[in-house]
Amino acid sequence: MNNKIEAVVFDLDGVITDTAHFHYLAWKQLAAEVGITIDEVFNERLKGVSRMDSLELILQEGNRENDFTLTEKEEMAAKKNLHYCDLLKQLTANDVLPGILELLAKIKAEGLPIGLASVSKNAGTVLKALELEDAFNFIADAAKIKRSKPDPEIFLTACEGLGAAPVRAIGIEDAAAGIEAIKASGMFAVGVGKSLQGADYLVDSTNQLDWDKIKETYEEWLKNSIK
Ligand code: B16
Ligand code: MG
Repeated sequence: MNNKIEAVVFDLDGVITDTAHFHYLAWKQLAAEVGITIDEVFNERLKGVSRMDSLELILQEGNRENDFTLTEKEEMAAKKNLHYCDLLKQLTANDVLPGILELLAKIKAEGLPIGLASVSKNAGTVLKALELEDAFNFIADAAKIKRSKPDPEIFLTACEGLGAAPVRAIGIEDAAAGIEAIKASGMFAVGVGKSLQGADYLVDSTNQLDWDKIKETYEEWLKNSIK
């Protein structure tokens, strides 16, 4: 069995760029409108979680999960999204997180296909603002995904789209739900951030994503996984 990597799949929010802060600001305002206070610690739980699931978590936090109809909840989610899209107008190519362009270039130079597994329905807008629309060989369509992270569906879809076996693919994530999704898909998980239990390789920030080290750790992991 060779050690060939067949694909690398990136999360978007929190890995390619820091839109997590914009999501936080938009949710914080929406939550305040219904009398719920959220802070940055709580916001960690929203990372990688879909729009409607995020709203449910916020309502639960304020013990208001039974206070709204589905239509009202959809209106609240739409309102948050309008605010988020407004904040996204500030995003430019300078907002790609440190080390990401270099990492993408190294992977591309080795001829490896690169995928995107973001559950954000705004992923296209974000990539356009970052001028990264052509950086990915396959972008999993969040609108077609039935189950949000931590379900592996979006990572499995990305692997399939790139023609890669999950065990031959590396996923990069900043959220606990995302790491869980990568592991459930059978891929090698690279975590960016703190307290990402279950990551096979963990760094504090994107500028520490060293491609040679990732490959080395992946090869060790593969040897142990196929023992
Ligand atoms: P939207 P990722 C996720 O993106 C975000 O981390 C999460 O906070 C957000 O709620 C979700 O996208 C849905 O985003 O409201 O834009 O559809 O981390 O999977 O790239
Ligand atoms: Mg993320």
